[in-house]
Amino acid sequence: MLLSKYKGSALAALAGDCIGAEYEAAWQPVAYQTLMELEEILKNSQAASRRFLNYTDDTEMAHELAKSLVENGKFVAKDVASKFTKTFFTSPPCRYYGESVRTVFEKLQKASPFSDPFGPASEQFDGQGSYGNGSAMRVFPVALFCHGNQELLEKLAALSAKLTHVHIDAINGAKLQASAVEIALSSSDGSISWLEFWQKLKDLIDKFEVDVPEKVYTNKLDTIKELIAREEVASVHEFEDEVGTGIKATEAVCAAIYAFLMCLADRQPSELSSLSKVQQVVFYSISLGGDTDTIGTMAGAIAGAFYGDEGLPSYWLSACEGEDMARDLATKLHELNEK
Ligand code: F2R
Ligand code: MG
Ligand code: MG
Ligand code: MG
Repeated sequence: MLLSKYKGSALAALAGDCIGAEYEAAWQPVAYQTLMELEEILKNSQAASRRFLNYTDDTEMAHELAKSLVENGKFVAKDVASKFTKTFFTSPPCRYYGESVRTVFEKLQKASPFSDPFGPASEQFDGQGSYGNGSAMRVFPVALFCHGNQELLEKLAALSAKLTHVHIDAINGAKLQASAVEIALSSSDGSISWLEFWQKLKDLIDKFEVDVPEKVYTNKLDTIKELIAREEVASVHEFEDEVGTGIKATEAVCAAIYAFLMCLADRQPSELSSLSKVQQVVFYSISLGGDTDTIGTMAGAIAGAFYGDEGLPSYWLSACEGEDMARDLATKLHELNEK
């Protein structure tokens, strides 16, 4: 069962990125009907076997991080920095990296062989660091690598973030997203309520934000709880106003968590009821709009770790570039964790 959860996490993260990328540039909510039309295309089209959905920076970086963890059996900052940089400069334009992170890779390349892997990130935005969601979008392999060791998970989530993102919100976003995947790996459908899952996240974020005066995640998690408990489902526009779905880690991570918890609470829209739970989480997360590939990949990583890979249809996966790599890395991270 644990192997199914590892594969589920990596494969649903891939699907969330590949499907979400179709709508990322629109920066508006995606109608359920639009998503269900894509479902029909994926189900029926010959094109599904041709892998016509490209993955983006989210998956590219997650896979490089996973490869490094597998090859070294531990987190080696210089190696991850090297893999991120080499991949960035050789990848096709369809990966759509964040606008400012290029500067980090240019500086890392110049100072090769990566003598100061954390230096360039700490110079971003006049020393403030990036608060983009790029640290959290790629962090799920850390959770698979560290499964059962929360202390190590928090340490590696922070270290992997700091290679490109040193802003406290980006670091806490990576820790929160990795923790959500870990809670999902450690629990099973029917064994935990949405409120219990939320409480575990809340306890962790209280600790992560103890020295953060703004308490952005703490407040957003409170809002999420209120929205899920409410009788009437919040409109996507209200969600956008209250929590957000944008490029900031504080928005995208909370949106992914909201989508997963809404489905766990059985509050998913009836339009998606013919789909499996994992599919529902991925589609529901993308329907929120905004940074759809990133919210999709993070919600997918959590949902796949919770429900396993059984609910991911082959017609989804065969349409996604990178399926074999995702499967292979999940299997290797599982083997490593068993040791
Ligand atoms: N780049 C994209 N999407 C662009 C749309 C492409 C579309 N598909 C198309 O067809 O054209 N997506 C990817 O970028 C996000 C991850 O970004 P990351 O890695 O966090 O990058 P970066 O450059 O560090 O930050 C992104 C922007 O956030 C603002 N920002 C960050 N920190 C800031 C700070 N301290 N002060 C002010 N602004 C800050 C800047 O505008 C950065 O450029 C994911 O969505 C991934 O999918
Ligand atoms: Mg992307
Ligand atoms: Mg907004
Ligand atoms: Mg994105």
